[in-house]
Amino acid sequence: MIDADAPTVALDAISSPRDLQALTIDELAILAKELREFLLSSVSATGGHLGSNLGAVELTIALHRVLASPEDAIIWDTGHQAYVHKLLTGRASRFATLRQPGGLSGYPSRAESEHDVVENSHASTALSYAAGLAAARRLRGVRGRVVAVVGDGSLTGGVALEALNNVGAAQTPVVIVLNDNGRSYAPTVSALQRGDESAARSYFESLGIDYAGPVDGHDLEALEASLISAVAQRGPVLLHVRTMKGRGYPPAERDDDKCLHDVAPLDLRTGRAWPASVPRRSHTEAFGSAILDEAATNPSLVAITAAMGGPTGLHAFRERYPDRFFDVGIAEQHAVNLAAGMAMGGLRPVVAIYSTFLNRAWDQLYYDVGLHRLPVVFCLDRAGVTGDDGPSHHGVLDMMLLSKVPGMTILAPSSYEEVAVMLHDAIGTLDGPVAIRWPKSEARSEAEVGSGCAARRVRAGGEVCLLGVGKLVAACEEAAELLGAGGVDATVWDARCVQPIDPRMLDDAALHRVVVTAEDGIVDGGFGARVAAAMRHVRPHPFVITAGVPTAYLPHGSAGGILGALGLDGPGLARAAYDAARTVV
Ligand SMILES: Cc1ncc(C[n+]2csc(CCOP(=O)(O)OP(=O)(O)O)c2C)c(N)n1
Repeated sequence: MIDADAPTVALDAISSPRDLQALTIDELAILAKELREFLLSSVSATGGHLGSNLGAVELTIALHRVLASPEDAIIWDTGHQAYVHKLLTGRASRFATLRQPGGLSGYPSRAESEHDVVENSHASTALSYAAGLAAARRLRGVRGRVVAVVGDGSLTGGVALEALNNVGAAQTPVVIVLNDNGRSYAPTVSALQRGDESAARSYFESLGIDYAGPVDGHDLEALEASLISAVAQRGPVLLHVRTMKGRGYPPAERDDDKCLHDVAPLDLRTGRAWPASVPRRSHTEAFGSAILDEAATNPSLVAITAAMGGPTGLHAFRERYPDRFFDVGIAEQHAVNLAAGMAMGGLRPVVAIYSTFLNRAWDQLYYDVGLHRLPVVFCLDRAGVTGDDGPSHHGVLDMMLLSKVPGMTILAPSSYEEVAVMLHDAIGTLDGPVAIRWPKSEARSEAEVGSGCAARRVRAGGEVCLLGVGKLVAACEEAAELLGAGGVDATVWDARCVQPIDPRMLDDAALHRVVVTAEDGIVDGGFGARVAAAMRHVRPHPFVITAGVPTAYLPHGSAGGILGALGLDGPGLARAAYDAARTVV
């Protein structure tokens, strides 16, 4: 029985991985139990990655007993499963600050610990880092083994497969620990999963990588013995470890959807998130229902996801149209290129993807879709400043990058209702590739919607013109209220279409003394920069303030807090506009 409130005597005695060495197997079993209790009590309060960490408890203990970190490098693929590693490397006392502003990162972090090697939380990269680090150590005569811990889900990514090929061909001395729980979020999309041990063995061995296992990832003694012999090998070796996602917490073990892979703060008795005091609707839900409506009348519509069907709102679509639903695994490049092929074949693909993960498929987007002017619709979830997950999860590049694709249309809904309108227009009336991008935050409800690529004027004023993108339209409206109270009359536009920018909106903006653009994306080369360029041709040209995200790696924290600190909220925009209105003659 797990008791999340139980004291953590064994864990309290661990301040570094070295402290694990003295423990007996029985003491290690107690430690494993305490680690699960600690994870449950802590993550249920902060939110975070639960199921993946519950499944990696024994594996992490064994890794830290067999290896001498940091001299031996342990590289966690993605890094969402490294909580136990954090707890065993001296960070238990700060764990309550996980993902909080200024607190511990939800992923490994080089600033936090010498035991953390890699902090990029995009999947499938650990094998390449490991190959590079091992090659460097070999050439420079530096001691220490290099171990990559990769999940079966992350092993479906193209980068990981490229690294496997390279490591086997070059005989790079890395140890690959395959943490195989059969799941990504959903069950892992791979024929390797369906095969038996001999299929896996012949697959890896044909690439030139020794195969060891499979070993029970919850049997500490067996795990340690297998790791010791894998680490003793000279060439590349893959140790196949079978684990259970969510292990030890029945609601996670039972969760068919994602084994409580990641959770909001939750009620431990039920395993469900605490209900919000006011029900909130998300853009993801709006998309999930809008795509069903579109699919009902358009039999050529298909949906593609890169292992994120649930999180992007495609559950109901998958249930209703299993033949038109394509989960390709954690393979964003392939997803986009697949969409290009499907569009060439006469289908109408909708690629549902997080904004940050689209970065990986930039080449496919630019050439394979863009160059061929193919009608692929990209639905980008978690766009903008996402918050808790930190630098590699903020979706701040999409508008800037996508606006460089000739013929690309970029839409940004400012309400729940706009999502359906934009999806309908993207599929039905717009030409070439279209991206619709929305944030993680609550979707507000608005009776008035726009259409096509037209911007929508929300309110008319005199001195200042605020042009908002997506969720920042609400901030512009709040700024206009504040400005009004300060005696400055402001117009507000919902830009709706980030690219091409509606000339009617630009003409109207040109009539104001001060123009303020607001976007939750990189401002350099973004929407505001293009508005400012257009205003330079106007005589007399208005004073333009481009509010947006700087070219910087933004830390983790609450999305609202980060946006506020960047001046991307109502008061921040009002302040900037007010100062300009009162100083510009
Ligand atoms: C490039 C990229 N695409 C998608 C994701 C989102 N994501 C985070 S963890 C995960 C599943 C990883 O599965 P696996 O590697 O098997 O780890 P598990 O949690 O099952 O242990 C996904 C799809 C990501 N981090 N990076």
